[in-house]
Amino acid sequence: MKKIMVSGCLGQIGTELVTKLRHDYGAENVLATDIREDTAHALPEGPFVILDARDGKKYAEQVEKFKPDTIYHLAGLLSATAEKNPQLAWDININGTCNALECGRIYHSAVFFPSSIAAFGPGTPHDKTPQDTLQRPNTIYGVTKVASELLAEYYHKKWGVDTRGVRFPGLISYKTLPGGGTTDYAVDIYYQAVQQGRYTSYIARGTYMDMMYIPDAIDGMIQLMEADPSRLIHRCCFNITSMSFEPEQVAAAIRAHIPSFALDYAVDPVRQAIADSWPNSLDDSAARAEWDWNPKYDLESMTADMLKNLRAKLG
Ligand code: AKB
Repeated sequence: MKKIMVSGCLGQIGTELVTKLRHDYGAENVLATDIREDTAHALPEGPFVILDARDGKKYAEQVEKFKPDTIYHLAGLLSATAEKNPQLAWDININGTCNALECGRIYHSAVFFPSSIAAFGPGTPHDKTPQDTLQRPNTIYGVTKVASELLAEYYHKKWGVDTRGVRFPGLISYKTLPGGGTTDYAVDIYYQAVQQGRYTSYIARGTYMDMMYIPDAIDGMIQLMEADPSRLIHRCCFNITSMSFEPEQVAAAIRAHIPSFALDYAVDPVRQAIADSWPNSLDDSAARAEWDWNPKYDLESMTADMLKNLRAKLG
């Protein structure tokens, strides 16, 4: 049976990943860790430890004790929060990742690392952004993602650590709210549609970004970590996407269910500048070819599922 450790387990990805892993592999085989425990009750029962991923000694102690064959290292700050506190972003995103990779090297655990569309910058081709292309981001979040991609690649080549990762687009979920990202509008819009029937977007009309419904993201992570290594030409990290849209298109999809839904704009210049530096759409053909990446949800099916579940959740 596999043994798995997750850092940053109470974030948007971690909460749903731990739920699925505990269901698939048995609760006792999945160690969940986070710097805080306030929402730990949202996880299905199983081992939980408070861990600041920057603390290399404690990280190593947990890995030595639990002996995971795979570490999903999710602890990190998102783009908008990172831009407000670049030093903290560097500390958490880089030092946390170094600690996970060191544990991978010393204790022979595979390491999953979540990169982002933020690993690209204004000089990268914006449409159908290739897997291998120019990566010169102009945000601290993007800088930490590129540096971590290179580190993870280095650990694989130099020490044979089984590092793998994806470049996530904006992730959309009705269970856990994202915190401090640029793509968060694409989650907020659904909450506000159900609660208020209207939404004011901080991202401008016509701004395209890649997005994904969280069940596809979770399935993709597990699928990549279980993929046959002999098929992997790339490692850190694969472009993956499910859809690319701009705010008017989400609004139109919502109006198929809530015809009176209204959308207006109060653009936030900081998050708009970040969005403008990112791709409009990714080319994910390498992930499709090397480990059969094949997401299930598009904008219409995701919208129907989000609204159904949010109506049930919010009443
Ligand atoms: C963010 O907006 O910061 C994240 C991301 C795309 O990495 N959702």
